[in-house]
Amino acid sequence: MAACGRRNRPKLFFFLFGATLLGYLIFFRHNSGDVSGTKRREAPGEEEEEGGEVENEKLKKPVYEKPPLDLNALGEMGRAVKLNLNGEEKRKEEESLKKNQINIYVSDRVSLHRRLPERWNPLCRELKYDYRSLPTTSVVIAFYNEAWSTLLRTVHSVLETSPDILLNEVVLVDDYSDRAHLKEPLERYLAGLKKVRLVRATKREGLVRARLLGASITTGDVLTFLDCHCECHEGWLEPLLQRIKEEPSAVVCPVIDVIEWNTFQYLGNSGEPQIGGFDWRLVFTWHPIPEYEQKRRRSPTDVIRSPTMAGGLFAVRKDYFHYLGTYDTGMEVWGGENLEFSFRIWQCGGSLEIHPCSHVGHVFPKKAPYSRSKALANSVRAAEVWMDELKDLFYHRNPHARLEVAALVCDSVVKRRSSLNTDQVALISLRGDSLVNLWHSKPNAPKPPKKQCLT
Ligand SMILES: [Mn+2]
Repeated sequence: MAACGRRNRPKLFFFLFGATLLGYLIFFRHNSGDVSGTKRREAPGEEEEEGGEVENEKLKKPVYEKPPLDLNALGEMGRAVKLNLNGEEKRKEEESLKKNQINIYVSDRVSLHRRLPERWNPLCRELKYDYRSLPTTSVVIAFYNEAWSTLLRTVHSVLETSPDILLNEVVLVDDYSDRAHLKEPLERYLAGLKKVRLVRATKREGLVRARLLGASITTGDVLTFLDCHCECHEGWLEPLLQRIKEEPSAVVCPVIDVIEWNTFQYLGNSGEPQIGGFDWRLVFTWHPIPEYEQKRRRSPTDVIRSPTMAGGLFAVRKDYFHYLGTYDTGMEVWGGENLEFSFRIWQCGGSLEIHPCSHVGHVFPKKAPYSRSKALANSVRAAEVWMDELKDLFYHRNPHARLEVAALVCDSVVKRRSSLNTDQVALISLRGDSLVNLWHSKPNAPKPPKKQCLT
C-alpha cells in the first residue's frame, strides 16, 4: 500500500498540479477575457462619443466661415457705430436715411460679415443636435428696393451661421425693384456665392405673393422666411428645425432682436422674449409670457406658444405650409398677413411658437419705407375669413374697414377655405380652446366662437 502509495505519489502530484494549472488558466482566461470584453464594449463607446463630438463639430460647419475677427472694424460684435462726419458726409448720411428709412451710410461702413454678441440664454449652448436627422431648409428672402449692404449682410449672415448640411439654398425674390444696384450688379455678385438663387417677379407682387414665388422653387423640407435686413445669431437655425422635427405642425419663429436703424447696434437680450398678441383693430401687439404658459414649459429653452407672429420671420414644414393653404394670395404689399397666417395656424390645428434659442436681428426702420395703404384691406380679409362673429369687434374699433368690405373679393378666400378636402377637415382638430387661452392673454377677453374652423 505504502509502496503503491509512494509509487503513485508523483502521478498524484502531477495530476493535482495539472488540475490546478488548468483551473488557474481557465479562471485567468475567463476573467481576462471578460475584462478585455468589457474594455472592447466600453472603448468603442468612448470613441463614438468623442468621435461624435468631433463629427458634430464637422456637421455644424456653415456654408462659409466668417473672415478673421477685426475688433477695430466699425460695428463689429454688434457695437453702435458713431461717426464724426463733415458737412458733405452728413448730407449723404441724411440722404440715405430719407431714401431707406435706415441709416445706409452707416450700414455701408459695417462689414457684411460682422459677428454679433452672444444674446441667447447660456443654456441654449448646451443643446445638442443630431444633425443628420434634422430636416433640411431653404431660406426665402423677398425684397423690394432694398439697399445693397443690408440685403447682402442678410445673405452672408445666413450662409455664415447655417450648417451646410441643413441649408439647401437661399432664395432671394426680387419683388420688381427698380434700383440699378439690384439688377446686373446683384446678379454678378450672387453668381460668386454658393447656394444662393435669385428669382424676379415680373410685376409688383407684394410680400405674400413674392414669398410664394420664392417658395415654389425651393428644395428643402422646411421653408424659413426671413426679412431682407436681418442678421442671424449663432445657432439660430438648429432650434427651429429641431422643433419642427419633433412637431411637424409647429410653425416656429425666432426671437427677433433689434438692430438699431441709426447706429446698427445689435440690441438683443437673453431674457425671456415677449409673445405676440393683437388688439381689436387687428394691430399686432407684444405681451409678456402669461403665467399658464410659463407653467407649461419645463425649461427656459422650451418653445413658447404665441397667439400671433410679429412679421415675416418663421420656419414651417413645406408640406404643412401647403396643408394650411399657404398665405392668402389676395393680400397686397404687406401688413395684416402676419395676423391672418397666425389665425390660420391656430384654427387649423397647428401651433405657433417662439423658440427662445433662435435669435435673429432685424433692422426696424425709422418708419415704414413704402406705402402700406393696402394693410387695412388685408386686415379685412383676415377678419372676414377667420374671426366669425368676432369680426364685429374689429369693425366697431375700425369703422373705416367697413368701406373696404365692398371692394373685398372675399369669394376666392372663402372658396379656398372650403377647398381643403374632407379628409383634411377630419384631421383638423379645433384648437379654439388654445386660441381662447392665448387670445390677447386677458382673462376677460371675448371668446371666439366654438365652431368647426373649416366649414
Ligand atoms: Mn423688415
